[in-house]
Amino acid sequence: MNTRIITNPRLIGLLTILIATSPTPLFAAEPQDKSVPASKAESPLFMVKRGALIAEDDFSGPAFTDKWKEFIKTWTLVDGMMKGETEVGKHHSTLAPKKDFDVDRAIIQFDFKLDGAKSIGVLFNHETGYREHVAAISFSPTEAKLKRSSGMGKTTKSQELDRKTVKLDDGNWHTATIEIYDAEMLVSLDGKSILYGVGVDPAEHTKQGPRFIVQDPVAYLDNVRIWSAQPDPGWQDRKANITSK
Ligand SMILES: [Ca+2]
Repeated sequence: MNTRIITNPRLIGLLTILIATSPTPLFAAEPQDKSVPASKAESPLFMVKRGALIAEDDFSGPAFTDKWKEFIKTWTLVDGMMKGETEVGKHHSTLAPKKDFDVDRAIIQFDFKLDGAKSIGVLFNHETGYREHVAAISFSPTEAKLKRSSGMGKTTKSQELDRKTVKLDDGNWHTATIEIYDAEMLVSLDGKSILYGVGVDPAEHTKQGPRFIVQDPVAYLDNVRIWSAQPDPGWQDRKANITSK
């Protein structure tokens, strides 16, 4: 390797002045361009602490990766992002891990962009003889919702646990983070806590997933990561603030 070390004291002095007086810091983080998926920064957490990374996909693979399966074949890889598409008015499309993860104590972070879609969301199922939904999070252009669910397909029922007004049809990428610890679920959007609820206790039904769904017609997904979650001793103190409406 051809390495040159600057030894001239006058040159070092000049460089020092240049760095010190430069109007923009030379090594500053680049401002986030919201027209592209967010960086791989780890979102702040509110309820739990981050454990080991269990799985991740930035969709940079050359083809539809072998990590995922589609239940309705409307997902395509486009420029390193996953594009989900449905016909307007038809059943949502679903993208699921080849084998669902146990996520009763987990953190799921992903970037998404609504591109005309009525909603993008995440479903969690449980397995008791046959699969049923157990929880759902959805993002529409104007609302984020957290629901406790049961049933499947035509028998799906849900009970709303929390909702917040949001603004998501802005053509920008957003980052969602779902923290799950037993029955408690907390959802943050772009680093702010927005939804909290107590759903089904794992002693009754476990949560498995995540399964991404898109409805009417197009949304994009990128940078999916799943970590195990560990208890945060500070949560009980923060809880009243975060969960108060
Ligand atoms: Ca990507």
